[in-house]
Amino acid sequence: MSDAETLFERIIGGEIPADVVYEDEKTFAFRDINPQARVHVLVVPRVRYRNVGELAEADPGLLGDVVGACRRVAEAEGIAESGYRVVFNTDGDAGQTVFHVHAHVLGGEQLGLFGK
Ligand code: DGP
Repeated sequence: MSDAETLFERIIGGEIPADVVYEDEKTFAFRDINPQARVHVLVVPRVRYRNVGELAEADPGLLGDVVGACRRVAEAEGIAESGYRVVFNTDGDAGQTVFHVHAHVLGGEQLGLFGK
């Protein structure tokens, strides 16, 4: 297991400080260290799966919990009405760098188009 794979577990455990915006029994959410929008929050399940596909196969209910937590984060951040984006980067070409599945919740401004 590489350091990148344990990073979010260390944040969840409080070993690495983060700006936590939401947590419940199954999920944990904190601000991205390198924000790509005015609001940029990462939502992770406390249990680690490598990516969203593995999470969906192994525990679809937990994937639902993660997406529900994204909605609650958007409400708490005041962007649920204006609109927001949920992104799961998956492996190499998508640029996934931390192999503990996480949803990026992006909003608070007009977002650009997908792609490069
Ligand atoms: P991804 O490329 O989808 O694997 O996104 C990983 C995100 O994690 C990236 O946007 C930056 C963020 N990140 C990396 N290290 C840290 C950290 O130590 N703290 C916080 N809050 N975010 C981090």
